Amino acid sequence: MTTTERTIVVHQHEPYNAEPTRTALAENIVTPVGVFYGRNHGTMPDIDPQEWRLRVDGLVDRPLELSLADLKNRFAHREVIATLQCAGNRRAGLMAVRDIPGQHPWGPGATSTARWGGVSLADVLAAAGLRADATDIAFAAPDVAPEASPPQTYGASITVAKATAGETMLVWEMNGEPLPVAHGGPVRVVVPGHIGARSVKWVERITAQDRPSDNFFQTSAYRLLPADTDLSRTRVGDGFPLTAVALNSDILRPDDHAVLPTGPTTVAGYAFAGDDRGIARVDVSIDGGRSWRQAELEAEISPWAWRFWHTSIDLPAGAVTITARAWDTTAALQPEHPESVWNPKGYINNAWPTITVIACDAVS
Ligand SMILES: Nc1nc2c(c(=O)[nH]1)N[C@H]1C(S)=C(S)[C@@H](COP(=O)(O)O)O[C@H]1N2
Ligand SMILES: [Mo]
Repeated sequence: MTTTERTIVVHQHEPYNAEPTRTALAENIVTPVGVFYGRNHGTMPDIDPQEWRLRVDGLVDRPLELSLADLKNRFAHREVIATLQCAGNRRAGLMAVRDIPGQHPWGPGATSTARWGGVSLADVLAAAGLRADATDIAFAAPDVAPEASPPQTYGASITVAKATAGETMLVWEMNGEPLPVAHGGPVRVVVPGHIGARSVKWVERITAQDRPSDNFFQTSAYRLLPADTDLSRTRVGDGFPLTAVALNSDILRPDDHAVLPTGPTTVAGYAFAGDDRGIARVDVSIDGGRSWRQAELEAEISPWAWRFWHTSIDLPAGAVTITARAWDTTAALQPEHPESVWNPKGYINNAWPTITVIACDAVS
């Protein structure tokens, strides 16, 4: 490997959308900040941390306006190691089945893991006196998303159950450093186990309400639509909203299309399942799924983070397709084919990952 090798693939500069390569992602179970994928729907706002205020309102007994100092002084500091996974991760695999116009062709890297530091949203909602008639907690940010119709600022919501479960955080630290603007600084929401879209960056308002957010990214985008949907005829509320991350895995090492010597080689990757599910087993095949070997699961670093796995395979000469599949703790297995999960917005490709490598006998 040379230092000139690309570690980041930029899909778009403005708004900024970029993902690490398989090789870069495989290097650390907690992704370095400079490698962590970036997903933006609009121009990143430039917020002075001193000026930043968070409004907590809606169905609460004591509406709050909090500065960053208030968050730091009034609530217990907490950390969570959590994987973020964009709903569009691995979309390129769906586009290979059938084109998905107007969406980024995300490869394997629209997912990353960080150690997030801040406060538990549950503590803030308790201080605000969250009322029993609230069912959803909505987040609002100032960045304007031109792709939304009508164009509007970014927003999302989660259920009160998820918002008060403890793991959902308001964070200003990422891997022990101040949260960079690119990842939502000064303060963002992190909703461990939910699709990345719910982890609202640059959050400035949290509203307790009796229905989900009416923001475009809750009512129209990030919803799973049937494959035969005519996108020109969809209406607000069609399909169902994506919440927990579906069971998924990918092969991160070797790289797709790598040229390798025949003989033993290490195959490694991650597996992840959102919310309360864990990873139970990962299998690897080099014969298209006729036979499988169990990979070794590496230690669980957090209930909210991916599991790394690895195994050794014996590469025969020629083109070799390597397939992986993960099982979660509910005994769910990833679907085999991307054809069966194809959907018109290209979300949640969790089909068995495959890569192809070329193995050659060493020349002396
Ligand atoms: N305000 C705001 N929050 C946002 C977004 C956005 O465009 N604006 N993108 C969301 C999506 S789709 C994902 S996958 C994650 C990506 O977070 P990252 O850029 O830190 O990786 O942020 C989410 N939060
Ligand atoms: Mo996303």
